[in-house]
Amino acid sequence: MNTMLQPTLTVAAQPFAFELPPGRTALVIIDMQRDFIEPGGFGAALGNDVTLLEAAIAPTRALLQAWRERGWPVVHTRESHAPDLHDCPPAKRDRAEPGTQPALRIGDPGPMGRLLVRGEPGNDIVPALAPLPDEVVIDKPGKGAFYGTALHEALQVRGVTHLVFAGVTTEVCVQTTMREANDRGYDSLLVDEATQSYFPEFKAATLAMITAQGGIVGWVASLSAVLAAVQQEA
Ligand code: TIU
Repeated sequence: MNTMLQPTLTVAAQPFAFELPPGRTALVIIDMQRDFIEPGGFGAALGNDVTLLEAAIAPTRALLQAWRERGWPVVHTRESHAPDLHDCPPAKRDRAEPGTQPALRIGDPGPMGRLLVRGEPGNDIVPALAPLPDEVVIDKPGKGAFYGTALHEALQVRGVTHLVFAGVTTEVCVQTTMREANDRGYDSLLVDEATQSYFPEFKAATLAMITAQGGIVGWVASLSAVLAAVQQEA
Protein backbone atom coordinates (compact mmCIF):
# COMPACT_ATOMS: atom_id res chain seq x y z
CA MET A 1 0.00 0.00 0.00
CA ASN A 2 1.37 3.40 -0.94
CA THR A 3 0.51 5.52 2.06
CA MET A 4 1.70 8.67 0.26
CA LEU A 5 -1.43 8.53 -1.92
CA GLN A 6 -3.93 8.21 0.91
CA PRO A 7 -5.82 11.36 1.86
CA THR A 8 -5.03 12.88 5.23
CA LEU A 9 -7.45 12.41 8.11
CA THR A 10 -8.72 15.53 9.83
CA VAL A 11 -8.63 15.62 13.64
CA ALA A 12 -10.68 18.25 15.47
CA ALA A 13 -7.96 19.89 17.57
CA GLN A 14 -6.68 23.06 19.20
CA PRO A 15 -5.74 25.60 17.99
CA PHE A 16 -7.16 24.33 14.66
CA ALA A 17 -7.67 21.06 12.78
CA PHE A 18 -4.71 18.66 12.62
CA GLU A 19 -4.17 16.91 9.28
CA LEU A 20 -3.00 13.35 10.01
CA PRO A 21 -1.39 11.45 7.13
CA PRO A 22 -2.15 7.73 7.57
CA GLY A 23 0.97 5.59 7.79
CA ARG A 24 3.24 8.60 8.09
CA THR A 25 2.05 9.50 11.58
CA ALA A 26 3.80 7.73 14.44
CA LEU A 27 2.25 7.21 17.85
CA VAL A 28 4.97 8.22 20.33
CA ILE A 29 4.35 6.94 23.86
CA ILE A 30 6.61 8.70 26.32
CA ASP A 31 7.95 6.89 29.42
CA MET A 32 4.87 4.92 30.51
CA GLN A 33 7.17 3.11 32.92
CA ARG A 34 6.63 1.56 36.31
CA ASP A 35 9.34 3.98 37.59
CA PHE A 36 6.93 6.89 37.08
CA ILE A 37 3.50 5.29 37.48
CA GLU A 38 3.87 2.80 40.33
CA PRO A 39 4.75 3.34 44.00
CA GLY A 40 8.40 2.75 44.86
CA GLY A 41 9.85 4.08 41.61
CA PHE A 42 11.77 7.18 40.57
CA GLY A 43 8.68 9.42 40.48
CA ALA A 44 7.78 8.50 44.03
CA ALA A 45 11.41 9.00 45.15
CA LEU A 46 11.11 12.59 43.94
CA GLY A 47 8.27 13.05 46.43
CA ASN A 48 5.37 12.84 43.98
CA ASP A 49 1.88 11.36 44.34
CA VAL A 50 2.16 8.78 41.55
CA THR A 51 -1.51 7.73 41.64
CA LEU A 52 -2.43 10.62 39.33
CA LEU A 53 -0.58 9.10 36.38
CA GLU A 54 -2.56 5.86 36.11
CA ALA A 55 -5.39 7.70 34.34
CA ALA A 56 -3.25 7.92 31.20
CA ILE A 57 -2.95 4.15 30.76
CA ALA A 58 -6.38 3.27 29.30
CA PRO A 59 -6.52 6.20 26.83
CA THR A 60 -2.97 5.40 25.67
CA ARG A 61 -3.96 1.77 25.21
CA ALA A 62 -6.89 2.85 23.03
CA LEU A 63 -4.50 4.81 20.80
CA LEU A 64 -2.05 1.91 20.73
CA GLN A 65 -4.78 -0.49 19.61
CA ALA A 66 -5.91 1.91 16.88
CA TRP A 67 -2.33 2.27 15.55
CA ARG A 68 -1.65 -1.47 15.76
CA GLU A 69 -4.87 -2.36 13.92
CA ARG A 70 -3.75 -0.16 11.03
CA GLY A 71 -0.08 -1.16 11.04
CA TRP A 72 1.01 2.44 11.61
CA PRO A 73 4.37 3.18 13.27
CA VAL A 74 4.56 3.04 17.06
CA VAL A 75 7.44 4.32 19.20
CA HIS A 76 7.82 3.70 22.92
CA THR A 77 10.38 5.57 25.00
CA ARG A 78 11.93 4.80 28.37
CA GLU A 79 13.86 7.22 30.52
CA SER A 80 16.75 5.04 31.57
CA HIS A 81 20.45 4.91 32.34
CA ALA A 82 23.14 2.30 31.83
CA PRO A 83 23.93 0.23 34.95
CA ASP A 84 27.30 2.01 35.30
CA LEU A 85 25.51 5.38 35.04
CA HIS A 86 28.03 6.65 32.48
CA ASP A 87 25.14 8.35 30.68
CA CYS A 88 23.76 10.01 33.81
CA PRO A 89 25.28 13.42 34.39
CA PRO A 90 26.12 14.09 38.05
CA ALA A 91 24.01 17.24 37.73
CA LYS A 92 20.98 15.01 37.12
CA ARG A 93 21.80 12.41 39.79
CA ASP A 94 22.80 14.80 42.56
CA ARG A 95 20.10 17.47 42.16
CA ALA A 96 18.67 18.21 45.61
CA GLU A 97 17.93 21.23 47.69
CA PRO A 98 21.04 22.11 49.74
CA GLY A 99 20.74 20.94 53.32
CA THR A 100 18.00 18.38 52.63
CA GLN A 101 18.36 14.71 53.49
CA PRO A 102 19.58 12.79 50.44
CA ALA A 103 16.56 11.01 48.96
CA LEU A 104 16.90 7.89 46.83
CA ARG A 105 18.84 8.85 43.72
CA ILE A 106 19.12 7.40 40.22
CA GLY A 107 20.91 4.06 40.49
CA ASP A 108 19.99 3.47 44.14
CA PRO A 109 18.16 0.24 44.99
CA GLY A 110 14.40 0.49 45.47
CA PRO A 111 11.57 -2.02 45.73
CA MET A 112 11.46 -2.39 41.90
CA GLY A 113 15.24 -2.55 41.49
CA ARG A 114 17.73 0.27 40.85
CA LEU A 115 15.93 3.52 40.10
CA LEU A 116 15.81 4.49 36.44
CA VAL A 117 18.39 1.87 35.44
CA ARG A 118 17.94 -0.03 32.18
CA GLY A 119 16.89 -3.66 32.64
CA GLU A 120 15.54 -3.24 36.18
CA PRO A 121 11.88 -4.23 36.80
CA GLY A 122 10.91 -0.64 37.62
CA ASN A 123 12.27 0.59 34.31
CA ASP A 124 9.85 -1.56 32.31
CA ILE A 125 6.89 -0.10 30.50
CA VAL A 126 3.65 -0.94 32.36
CA PRO A 127 2.26 -4.33 31.25
CA ALA A 128 -0.91 -2.85 29.66
CA LEU A 129 1.28 -0.96 27.17
CA ALA A 130 4.09 -3.47 26.67
CA PRO A 131 5.78 -2.98 23.27
CA LEU A 132 5.42 -5.60 20.53
CA PRO A 133 8.59 -6.90 18.85
CA ASP A 134 8.11 -4.79 15.71
CA GLU A 135 7.66 -1.53 17.62
CA VAL A 136 10.51 0.92 18.16
CA VAL A 137 11.74 1.25 21.75
CA ILE A 138 14.01 4.21 22.49
CA ASP A 139 16.04 4.29 25.71
CA LYS A 140 16.76 7.89 26.49
CA PRO A 141 19.10 9.40 29.08
CA GLY A 142 17.41 12.79 29.06
CA LYS A 143 13.95 14.25 29.35
CA GLY A 144 13.71 14.82 25.59
CA ALA A 145 13.51 11.65 23.47
CA PHE A 146 15.67 13.08 20.66
CA TYR A 147 18.64 13.94 22.90
CA GLY A 148 21.32 11.23 22.81
CA THR A 149 19.16 8.77 20.85
CA ALA A 150 18.51 7.59 17.28
CA LEU A 151 14.83 8.60 17.38
CA HIS A 152 15.04 11.08 14.50
CA GLU A 153 16.77 8.50 12.27
CA ALA A 154 14.24 5.81 13.25
CA LEU A 155 11.39 8.12 12.23
CA GLN A 156 13.09 9.23 9.01
CA VAL A 157 13.67 5.70 7.73
CA ARG A 158 9.98 4.95 8.31
CA GLY A 159 8.90 8.06 6.38
CA VAL A 160 7.28 9.61 9.45
CA THR A 161 6.36 13.29 9.20
CA HIS A 162 3.70 13.65 11.92
CA LEU A 163 3.67 12.57 15.57
CA VAL A 164 0.80 11.83 17.96
CA PHE A 165 1.97 11.97 21.56
CA ALA A 166 0.85 10.17 24.72
CA GLY A 167 2.68 9.54 27.98
CA VAL A 168 4.12 11.05 31.12
CA THR A 169 4.79 13.52 32.45
CA THR A 170 3.11 16.22 30.43
CA GLU A 171 5.32 19.14 31.33
CA VAL A 172 8.62 17.26 31.63
CA CYS A 173 9.39 14.48 29.14
CA VAL A 174 6.36 14.93 26.88
CA GLN A 175 6.70 18.66 26.47
CA THR A 176 10.48 18.52 26.09
CA THR A 177 10.14 15.90 23.34
CA MET A 178 7.39 17.83 21.55
CA ARG A 179 9.60 20.91 21.49
CA GLU A 180 12.52 18.86 20.13
CA ALA A 181 10.20 17.38 17.49
CA ASN A 182 8.90 20.79 16.50
CA ASP A 183 12.43 22.04 15.88
CA ARG A 184 13.12 18.99 13.71
CA GLY A 185 10.15 19.70 11.46
CA TYR A 186 7.52 17.29 12.75
CA ASP A 187 3.88 18.32 13.18
CA SER A 188 2.96 17.07 16.64
CA LEU A 189 -0.34 16.50 18.42
CA LEU A 190 -0.76 15.69 22.12
CA VAL A 191 -3.78 13.65 23.20
CA ASP A 192 -5.32 15.24 26.30
CA GLU A 193 -6.54 12.14 28.19
CA ALA A 194 -3.43 10.10 27.29
CA THR A 195 -1.01 12.34 29.17
CA GLN A 196 -0.77 13.11 32.87
CA SER A 197 1.34 15.09 35.29
CA TYR A 198 1.98 14.85 39.01
CA PHE A 199 0.70 18.45 38.98
CA PRO A 200 -2.69 18.94 37.26
CA GLU A 201 -2.05 22.67 36.96
CA PHE A 202 1.18 21.98 35.06
CA LYS A 203 -0.66 19.70 32.65
CA ALA A 204 -3.22 22.41 31.98
CA ALA A 205 -0.50 25.02 31.53
CA THR A 206 1.42 22.77 29.13
CA LEU A 207 -1.61 22.14 26.93
CA ALA A 208 -2.24 25.88 26.85
CA MET A 209 1.34 26.81 26.00
CA ILE A 210 1.68 24.16 23.27
CA THR A 211 -1.35 25.48 21.42
CA ALA A 212 -0.89 29.21 22.07
CA GLN A 213 0.36 31.58 19.40
CA GLY A 214 -1.20 29.59 16.57
CA GLY A 215 0.24 26.25 17.69
CA ILE A 216 3.75 27.43 18.54
CA VAL A 217 4.72 23.87 19.56
CA GLY A 218 1.84 21.84 18.12
CA TRP A 219 -1.73 20.69 18.58
CA VAL A 220 -3.88 19.19 21.36
CA ALA A 221 -6.94 17.00 20.80
CA SER A 222 -9.22 14.76 22.83
CA LEU A 223 -8.94 11.00 22.59
CA SER A 224 -12.40 10.80 21.03
CA ALA A 225 -11.44 13.29 18.33
CA VAL A 226 -8.32 11.31 17.40
CA LEU A 227 -10.16 7.97 17.38
CA ALA A 228 -13.03 9.43 15.34
CA ALA A 229 -10.58 10.70 12.72
CA VAL A 230 -8.61 7.47 12.61
CA GLN A 231 -11.82 5.48 12.09
CA GLN A 232 -12.54 7.53 8.96
CA GLU A 233 -9.75 5.60 7.28
CA ALA A 234 -11.12 3.44 4.51
N1 TIU B 1 9.71 14.16 37.22
C1 TIU B 1 8.90 14.20 36.17
O1 TIU B 1 7.84 14.83 36.19
N2 TIU B 1 9.23 13.53 35.03
C2 TIU B 1 10.41 12.90 34.78
O2 TIU B 1 11.37 12.93 35.54
N3 TIU B 1 10.48 12.17 33.60
C3 TIU B 1 9.44 12.10 32.67
O3 TIU B 1 8.63 13.00 32.55
N4 TIU B 1 9.37 10.99 31.95
